[in-house]
Amino acid sequence: MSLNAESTAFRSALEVIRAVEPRVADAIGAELADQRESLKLIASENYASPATLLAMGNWFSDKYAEGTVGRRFYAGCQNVDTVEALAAEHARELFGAAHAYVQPHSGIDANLVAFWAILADRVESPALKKAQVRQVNELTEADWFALRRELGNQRMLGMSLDAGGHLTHGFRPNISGKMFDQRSYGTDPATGLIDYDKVAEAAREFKPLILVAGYSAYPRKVNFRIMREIADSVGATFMVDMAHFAGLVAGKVFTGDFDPVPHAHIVTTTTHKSLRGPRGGLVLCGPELADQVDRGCPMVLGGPLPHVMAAKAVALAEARRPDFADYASRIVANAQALAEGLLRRGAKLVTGGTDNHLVLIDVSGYGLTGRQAERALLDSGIVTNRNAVPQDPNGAWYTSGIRIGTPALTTRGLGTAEMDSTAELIHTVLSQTTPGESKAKYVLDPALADKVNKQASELLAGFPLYPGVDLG
Ligand code: DSN
Repeated sequence: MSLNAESTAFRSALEVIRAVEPRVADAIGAELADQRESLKLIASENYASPATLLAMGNWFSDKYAEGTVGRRFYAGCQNVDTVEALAAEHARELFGAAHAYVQPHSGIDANLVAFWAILADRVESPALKKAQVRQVNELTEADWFALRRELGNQRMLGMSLDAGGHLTHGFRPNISGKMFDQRSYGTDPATGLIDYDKVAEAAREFKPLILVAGYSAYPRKVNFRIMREIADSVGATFMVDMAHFAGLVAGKVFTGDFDPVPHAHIVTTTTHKSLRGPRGGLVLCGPELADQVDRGCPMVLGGPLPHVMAAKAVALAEARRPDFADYASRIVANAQALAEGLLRRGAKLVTGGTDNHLVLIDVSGYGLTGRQAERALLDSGIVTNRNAVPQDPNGAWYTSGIRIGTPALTTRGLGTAEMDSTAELIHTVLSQTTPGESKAKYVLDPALADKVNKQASELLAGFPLYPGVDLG
């Protein structure tokens, strides 16, 4: 029997790798086996298509391409120009943005590029102007001091980490909290929802240069029209980090007030979460910030990864197909089914449900810390991550929450019926785990963990991962 193209491609690649370092080939094969066997509920992970994966394994990796299309610091970038321009075109078309910059290596890098662009655009700095006209070598020590003074201590207002914001939205120990004088907005203690009046009040008091919206662990939609009005009322630049929900924007699940692109001055994202592309990031903006954003490399980033930009072009082309919209709406239907299944069984959920791709279980309802719950679920074949809940008494390390998301299982083809079965497995494990003598220790009957492991495998058996890939 002849092998299909995907199996041939991956088998051949592994054979070539095995001839040099067999342990790497083995680890790659083992990773596929592990991913096939686990019930992956990590809200920020997904499974990229074989075409996306294959676009990364080639000689584009050998090329330096600092600068951007048509403005490179290295010769011989004509083919990199082709893939970078394609990825940017797909991103612009997909999201309806005027400009796209597809070089960031991650979501954090995309955010740093956005911060740089906003500072460079907004802050009056004679020293910076000198640097921008490429007279960096001519800057004196006094100029550098001035540059630091003029760019430092700018203000950022973002969502707090425990309310679901990201580290780079001004969390004090993160570089964003060091670069900026920061303040954060949280959520209403009674509802768990963003209180836009409170955000407006904080903006009026604090007068930030940048207002950031977006989240890693907030299970609800954000009204970006209102957030833009708040930003405008204090002259702030409005930035949205849509890393988690970019797939829902691409798939037109989030439209109107909930689509950040028409409302924000600048939007950043990862490409590998709900967007289902390769690991990386990108920035979208209007013409006024485009020039500064395009200076991301080398002002902020190391050399671009042309092989990843090739994969971004493939994945973004996939996201422009009609079936991606269907995928995006199934992600949300699945998350809601999972939330309903958990609620019906007595779980406590932050905000009482979800309208995006993620659900945040407050596991204090089971008498557990997030760390205990995460480990007990992992013992039972269910991969999740612990996460702080708003005003978490257990802090960011032990936490009181478990964050779960549906982008990956939806890619595999699981639907709402399987989400109910998944809710049953999660509830069974959490309700039968008891806390141990520390916030990390717990007691779970190994026989129960084995039983749930088997049930999880049975659930997944009907939905093979990468069904076209047979490694032999
Ligand atoms: N690590 C990502 C997540 O899991 O949400 C955010 O950086």
